[in-house]
Amino acid sequence: MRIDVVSIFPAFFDVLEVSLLGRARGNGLLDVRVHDLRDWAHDRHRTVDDTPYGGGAGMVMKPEPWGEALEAIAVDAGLAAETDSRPLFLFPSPAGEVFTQATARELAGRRHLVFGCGRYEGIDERVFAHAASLGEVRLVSLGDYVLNGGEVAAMAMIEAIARLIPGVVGNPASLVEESHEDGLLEYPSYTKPASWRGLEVPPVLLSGNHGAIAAWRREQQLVRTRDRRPDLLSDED
Ligand code: 6GU
Repeated sequence: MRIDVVSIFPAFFDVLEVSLLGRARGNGLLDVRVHDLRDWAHDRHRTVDDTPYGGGAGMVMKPEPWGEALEAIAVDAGLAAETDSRPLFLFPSPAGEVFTQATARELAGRRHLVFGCGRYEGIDERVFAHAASLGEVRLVSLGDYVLNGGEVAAMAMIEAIARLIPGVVGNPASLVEESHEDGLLEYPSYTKPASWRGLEVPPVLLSGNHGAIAAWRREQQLVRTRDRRPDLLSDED
């Protein structure tokens, strides 16, 4: 998978070099390219923002640098690929659709993602219409709270997507039994010692009865989900 990122703070993405994703990039499973939006700003101060039409607080990102950046990436990808080369443009935004595990799974099957990370009060709305002439466009939010810009959100989304690409996570079984994959929260985990500071591992886990263990874990998933995330449960649960 190819992922391009456009940001005025490309250094946010330096941590992609380490751990899991660094290894995936070394393996050739992931081709991540981070771009500085200011490379497409041509005035002496490399200006990327301006005051909002209609007034209001804060600054808005100007359309021209974004237009050039997204075109350059789309053209480069088109030249590099033989078929089906139109990218999916993802703009992290608290005004977007909520990004879920289902979103991550869907995006993990794409060939080319382009993250456009906005700052300030947002990006001039016409940039999204222009991007739609170059590929598909989606605005995506991590949840109902506000970050200072799209960079941290894009990092979270990239990690959620990349770990679902076959070969990126060493043991594929570890992807199956985790929170949200079956619509429920994960069951609690324990390791040795069986007794620690007066706290005991639930005896069923030491019983060797695999049926009883599976039933206990399922019940724990339901109890936890009911307790912490009742919004995830349907009436049958
Ligand atoms: Cl994707 N961006 C920003 N700026 N704030 C957010 C967010 C995204 N998701 C939740 N809050």
